[in-house]
Amino acid sequence: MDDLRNKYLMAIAAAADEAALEALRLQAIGKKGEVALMMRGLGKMDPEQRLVEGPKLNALKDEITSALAARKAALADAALEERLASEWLDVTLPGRSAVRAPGTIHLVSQVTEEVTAIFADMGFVVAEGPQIETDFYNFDALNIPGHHPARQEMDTFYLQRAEGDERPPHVLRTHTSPVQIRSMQANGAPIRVIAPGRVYRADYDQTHTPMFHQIEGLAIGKDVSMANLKWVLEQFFAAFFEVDGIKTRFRASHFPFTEPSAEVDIQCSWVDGQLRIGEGDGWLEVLGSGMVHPHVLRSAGVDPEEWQGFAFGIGIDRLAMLKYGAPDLRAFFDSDLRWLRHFGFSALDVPTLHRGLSR
Ligand code: 2U9
Repeated sequence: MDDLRNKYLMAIAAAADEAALEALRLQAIGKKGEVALMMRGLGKMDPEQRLVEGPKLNALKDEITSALAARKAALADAALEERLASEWLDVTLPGRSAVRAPGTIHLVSQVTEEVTAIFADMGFVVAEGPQIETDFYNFDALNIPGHHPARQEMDTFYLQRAEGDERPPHVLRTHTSPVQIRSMQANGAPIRVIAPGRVYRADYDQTHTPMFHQIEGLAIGKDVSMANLKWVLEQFFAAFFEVDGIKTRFRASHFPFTEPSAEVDIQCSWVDGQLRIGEGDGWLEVLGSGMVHPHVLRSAGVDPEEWQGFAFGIGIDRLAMLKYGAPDLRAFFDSDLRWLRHFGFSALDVPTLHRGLSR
């Protein structure tokens, strides 16, 4: 029995894996194992001898069972240790962002967001519409008839109709004004909307690109006046340029869609070649505006005998150039990574509504 014990305890201690342990278990204490065989031999013994040998055999069986369990646990520990040693992770390594610079928010997106947030604070709802428009929405509804010089002046991109199709061609919208026509048709008056988006005109120099961005506002009510327009724009300038009490100048102008019309300048000065907005006695033209022409209201299904209101149009790209000092509009759309990083904004810095009028 001692030989058996030594043989198995040594073999178990040396077993390399679970399969070897299982083989040893069957061989030692399985139903047909060596211990079972010896137990069968007990029957042939006389009672006194059986009383001595029986417990010894049981103890041997228990001892082998414990040795098997201990070895199994030791093998599992060793396997875990090996995994821990080989599969480690250095949580102090720099993140991927330090290896590859993250993208930035484009200047146009940033400024669109800023302007939209300020007007949203004043109750304007954002509206969007198609960039390919019909002749009606881009021109006629805005009181720009076929013979009007503004049609030529706008350097419109026309889309080709199929051969033999006599209908007027579609156009790439030259302003976002069609969006407000569609909004009035869909919702009627009263209404307060702001329409940001891409517009297209065939023009290219330091301050013009064939695609650029506008944001237009429209407020229609029973007694919405030019005074309301002035207040809304002054609130906007103060919030956007971050100067309180900025002076404005309304110059009489002419647009087909507004009557009366005004171009609006803001106070500025030039110090050492640097533009300072909101101080000094210079003026900077920033937008066009006016009271919506009765023809425009009527073509959008709003009765001009009952309703009136103001509209304005702002070039987003020009605002961006002024506020953030980007000198050449063409660079906005070149996708040069150096420009994008220089003038880009962190994705975590997009202003919320709280940056608007609540300053
Ligand atoms: C409706 C009625 C009237 C929008 C207006 C202007 C004056 C204007 C320019 C600003 C800079 C275009 O991007 S820019 O070159 N816009 O001067 N826009 S009033 O008038 C509207 C719009 C929609 C239904």
